[in-house]
Amino acid sequence: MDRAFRADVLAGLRQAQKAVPARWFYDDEGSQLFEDITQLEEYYPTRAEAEILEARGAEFAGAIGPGRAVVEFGSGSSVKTPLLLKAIAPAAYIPLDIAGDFLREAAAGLARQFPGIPVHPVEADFMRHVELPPSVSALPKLGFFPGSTIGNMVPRTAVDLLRSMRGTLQADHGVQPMLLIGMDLVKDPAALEAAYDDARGVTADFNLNLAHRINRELDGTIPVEALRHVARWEDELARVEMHLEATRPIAFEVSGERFSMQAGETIHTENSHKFTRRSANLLLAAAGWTTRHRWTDSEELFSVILAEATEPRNAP
Ligand code: AVJ
Repeated sequence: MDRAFRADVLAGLRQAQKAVPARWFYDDEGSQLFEDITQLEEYYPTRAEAEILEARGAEFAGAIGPGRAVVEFGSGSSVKTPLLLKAIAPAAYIPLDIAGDFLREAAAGLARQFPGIPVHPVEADFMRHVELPPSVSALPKLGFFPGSTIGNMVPRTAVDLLRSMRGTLQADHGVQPMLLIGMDLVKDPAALEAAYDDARGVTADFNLNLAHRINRELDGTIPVEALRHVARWEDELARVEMHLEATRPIAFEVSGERFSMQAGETIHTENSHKFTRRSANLLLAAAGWTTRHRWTDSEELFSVILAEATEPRNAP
């Protein structure tokens, strides 16, 4: 049993608005369900981002240049990485992930596919400070953070992370680090809600799996059949929120602690922030990154931004 999981769940369920951090979706079951989500007709982000990475390789190469060490934050199965490595002639590839087995397997696959590029996997939680291997400390870096994972964080957490990435990526001397980051775009609320509430119910299963996981791993007695998947666009905060809503009054235990929910009460399980050109620039700027290039797919659904770390300047 994961102590951090238990601490987060218990603290979250004690709150007036019950909430569990979205990172806990991804046990084996949840990771598989997310893979299934990426194949759904309604879920455009994966497709749109892959289109950009496939079409813009030559432009990435021109803007980034050769010889950087690519540091991927939360590399997972690294499916998008070959598109980038093929395009830019990097000096090394450093995938970071919390799931060690997954990470080493994916790293070994990439090392076979790119025999000329040294691969140094690092098992780490990228939400904390990460120490990169000394062998790459002198190389200029390119951070790679695809998938609009940044959208899972509220702005203050996103800024903390983007700033700590800048620290992680700083080379011993000289060249400023760059960051290639996927950021999903604000669009028609109906399209957004469909992407997070698909007709086949895969996203509902993904959301409900969190309740099953709590029951499995934390001695939970949540009556999962009394919970309903809800995805709604919150315009003021520019985000899709996912909740688990009680369809009747319920009471349950988690790790021996008792909780209850009224009918209509929810557990908030995920935020997925969406960005505009300007809100993306502002978020990056707040963390010391200046946008250098921006690409979108043919339907303007998703953006990939190349930013460069910049020294703070006083306003003239
Ligand atoms: C993996 C965080 C980018 O927010 O779109 C997909 C996760 N949640 N469907 C997203 C997710 C529901 C996804 N990210």
